[in-house]
Amino acid sequence: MMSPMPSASPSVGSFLFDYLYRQGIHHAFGIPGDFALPTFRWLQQSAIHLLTLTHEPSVGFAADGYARVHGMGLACVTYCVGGLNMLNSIACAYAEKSPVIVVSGAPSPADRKHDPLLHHKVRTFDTQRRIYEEVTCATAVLLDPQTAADEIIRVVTEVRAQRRPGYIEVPYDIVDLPVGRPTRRPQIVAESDPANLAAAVDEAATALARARRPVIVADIELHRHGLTDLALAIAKKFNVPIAATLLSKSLIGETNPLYIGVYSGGLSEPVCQKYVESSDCVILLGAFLSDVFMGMKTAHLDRRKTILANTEKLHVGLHSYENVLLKDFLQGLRRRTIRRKSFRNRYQRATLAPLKDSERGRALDSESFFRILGLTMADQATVVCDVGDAMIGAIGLRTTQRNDFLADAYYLSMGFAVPAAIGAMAATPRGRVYIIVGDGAFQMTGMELSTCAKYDLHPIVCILNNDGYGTQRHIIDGPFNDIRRWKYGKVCELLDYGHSIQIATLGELEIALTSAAAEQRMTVIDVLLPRDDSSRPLKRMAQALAEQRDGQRRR
Ligand SMILES: Cc1ncc(C[n+]2csc(CCOP(=O)(O)OP(=O)(O)O)c2C)c(N)n1
Ligand SMILES: [Mg+2]
Repeated sequence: MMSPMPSASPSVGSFLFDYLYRQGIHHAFGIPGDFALPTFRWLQQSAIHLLTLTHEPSVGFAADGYARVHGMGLACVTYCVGGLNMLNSIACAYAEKSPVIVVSGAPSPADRKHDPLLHHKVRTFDTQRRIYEEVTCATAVLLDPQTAADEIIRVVTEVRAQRRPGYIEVPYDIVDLPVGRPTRRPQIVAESDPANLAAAVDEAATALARARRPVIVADIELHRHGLTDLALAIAKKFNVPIAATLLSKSLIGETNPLYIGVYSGGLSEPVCQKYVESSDCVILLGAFLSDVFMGMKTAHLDRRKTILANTEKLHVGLHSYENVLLKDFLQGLRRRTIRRKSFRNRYQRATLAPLKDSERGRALDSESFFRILGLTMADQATVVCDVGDAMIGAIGLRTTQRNDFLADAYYLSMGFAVPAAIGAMAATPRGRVYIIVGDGAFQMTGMELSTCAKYDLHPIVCILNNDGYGTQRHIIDGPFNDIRRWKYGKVCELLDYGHSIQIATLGELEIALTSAAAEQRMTVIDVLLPRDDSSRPLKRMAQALAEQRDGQRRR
């Protein structure tokens, strides 16, 4: 087995995975390779539970899904062929602030001196690390076991602080050597400027006190930095309604009496859009002001009536404040005394209409898919959505728990949902996980259902089969949006695991989803949809964009 340890100190590999376990990482996702095998042996011997998948893009998405639910994720791969294959997924985690530690196997220090044409090398031995520098907040190559512990702690500390991925490259021979003792505890001490903080809180509190219809838009940074409860406390104290974004959907429970739905410009549910856009004080907390958030430029927000506080910026109306930490700002605001606002929640009064008998034989469309999903969803369910109408249609879906909706709603990489759901299932073994995925996205990473079979996982997978890249057909259509039509209802036969079925009517879908929720097995539903169909939010956005274009043409 393992090479004997010449001293009492643990090996680099043992230290690495024990340290990550103590940081709260209990599952890892990976695919080994020769440069990474010694590292995988230490991982397998550690307390961390390893799941191996079929392709590296999925490894990254699975670790990201786990991080979004559990707090921090771990993806282990081999040098270049594995690491570079996973780059897009880690770019997604970087863009959406999901803290994933990447551990990559690598050539030894001696190889780097004597073997310039080593397999898997691209340009220089440092190529992979340099590429990863663009998508991580810290990188380390553990060339020296004496400093390895310090390097590992440095990367993980930075990942904790920034909630972005970090990169640790482990040469295959160094991993077995005794690790040097850590020499220091890096601490990232950030403090607000007291005068700026006081002025910002004063101005924000005055704006909030004056406002008749304030609203909070709570975005994903609150969750990533553990500030959701603080934002919720402010909302409760002053009776201010809260909207989420597509990225932060379910950040606060969607049945919370203060919750008014997902805001995303013209993609929003109308009640929510109207409330936010007619508000005289929109408080954007932890917000990414992405174009998706702005409903692809269909949002109408007036900067003068907006407070924007995230980890990088603080604007109150047209004033900006430097060196004010989001946490301090929120705490300052919560301590203020402001009269409670009056607010009646119209959003929570809307309920889904149950299926009528006369509807059961009707052919499915995207809108009725999301309605029936909402009507039949298991308690304590997590929903993971892929790009396309699978994500946009889910805007109106009402989930019940906090943080039970995952989607890469800013970076928008296809292929996220199936592997990210594997990460989410590892993080929350109780409760069902629904995967909502377009046929195009399923063809990218759907083979990870094999990983579900391998580890006996039971997702309910709905493949929205509209015969191709439907979302893109609305922009420019052509044969490039066509894909091969698979018999998705036969997927489970191929895997010899779970149950798959093709569904064409509302009634069939209701039965299939109800029994899927009741049975503990993987269910794959091929949801047949018309080729030119789209959900109500997507139609709303298309209409808003068309109106904008008409307006521009008239000008
Ligand atoms: C990895 C990746 N490649 C390409 C795209 C561009 N893209 C955006 S939506 C889309 C079509 C998605 O098709 P499907 O999954 O079937 O969902 P639908 O649009 O039909 O609802 C494509 C190709 C992307 N977002 N991500
Ligand atoms: Mg499609």
